[in-house]
Amino acid sequence: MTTTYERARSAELLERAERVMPGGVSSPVRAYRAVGGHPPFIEAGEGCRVRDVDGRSYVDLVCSWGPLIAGHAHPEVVRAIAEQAGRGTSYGAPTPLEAELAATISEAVPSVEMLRFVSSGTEAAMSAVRLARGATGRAKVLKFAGCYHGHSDALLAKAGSGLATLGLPGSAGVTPGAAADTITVAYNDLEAVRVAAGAAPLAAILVEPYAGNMGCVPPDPGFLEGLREICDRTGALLVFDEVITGFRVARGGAQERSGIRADLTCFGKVIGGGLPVGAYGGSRTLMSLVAPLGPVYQAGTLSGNPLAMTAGLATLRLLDVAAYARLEAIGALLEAGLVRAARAAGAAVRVQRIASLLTLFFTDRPVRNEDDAMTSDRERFAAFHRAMLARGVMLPPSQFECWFVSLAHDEAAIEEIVAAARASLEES
Ligand code: KE4
Repeated sequence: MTTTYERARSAELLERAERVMPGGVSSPVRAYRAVGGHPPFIEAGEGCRVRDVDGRSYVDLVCSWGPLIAGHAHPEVVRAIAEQAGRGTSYGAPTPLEAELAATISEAVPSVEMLRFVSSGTEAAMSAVRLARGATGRAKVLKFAGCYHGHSDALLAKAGSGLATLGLPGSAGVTPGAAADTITVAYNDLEAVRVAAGAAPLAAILVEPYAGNMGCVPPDPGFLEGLREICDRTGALLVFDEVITGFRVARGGAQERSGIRADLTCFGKVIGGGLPVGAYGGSRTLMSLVAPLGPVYQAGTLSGNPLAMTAGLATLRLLDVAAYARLEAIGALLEAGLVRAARAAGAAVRVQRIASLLTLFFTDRPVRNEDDAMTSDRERFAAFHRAMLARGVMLPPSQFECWFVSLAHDEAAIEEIVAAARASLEES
């Protein structure tokens, strides 16, 4: 029987927060609407664990939705941020730090000869789409149902992540005009892409190369190669949204792992090490169209700010060959443990993993696209989430998100997660 845990202080803080913020949160998924109960209010994190205001600690598999690949409050990241903060947090002027981080990213991802920093993944994807339209003179952009590229109007059509979590078909406030040039097809459906690309000239095909916003959904063999071929043949730009996969599934992200080169790449999360950051980049030719060099306008007050650059540089410095081997090993250990736990509990679930990204779907079928993901039993996931939380494991509060494993998750933490999963599966 799960012990229900009274989180009195969190409940009190939620009530106060709800008076001044929609849902009491700064991003919808954090309100726990899809899993029931109320969210613990977190006051500290260290390594793979966080502590809430009621003194309860949890093994954390949210990890700030991806940025904390080295774990919470890594000493080298904290020290670097503290030193920079003592020299100022933002100057609104060029700094050596942004050029250093840009060069580091470019070195890891050869297709990115130049990039522009922004302050979120949303800005990165929105700006990449504008650049693709400016570069091609075309309007239409094709994306995939269940993939999420932030909340810019044109990209909220049939998006994944929070929209799938809250069951929102699109979003109020997005006008038909704003969404008119966005074509949405099923992920892994190459024929649908061929038909769409044949029917209208596309500025871009925008894809999460390894999808993370309908849960963890890998591309079918040949899918990314097929998108590359269609883009080469039709003149559309291939845009990889690597906000999740960048520096996570490999040092060179999905492009290193798949061997498929993108024309434009979006980054976020890991490259900021937990501070607000995004970036979009590509060939020198394409990026020379971006102001002040060219006619595609984009700007940002805190773009490239020294604190985020410092946190990003300190984090990327930790991501060497041994780090990726570790992330793969610990991800595989968790996957195997969950499969064993489900078998022992007689639970029909599907575990899908890419490196240190993983989702346990409450469905018994392979999940290749959003429709497959939607066959998952969301009530069972909600019960499972509550049971895991009561056992001190904090999962992303949605069936349609990835669990994020970090370098700070050791074997003991994985054992703790697997034991809690077995007991929770037996119970839910
Ligand atoms: P942000 O604007 O939230 O920094 O990035 C948007 C974004 C773009 N592209 C991909 C592939 C993403 O996953 C995201 C944001 N991810 C979600 C979680 N799946 C952020 C969590 C939230 O919305 O609170």
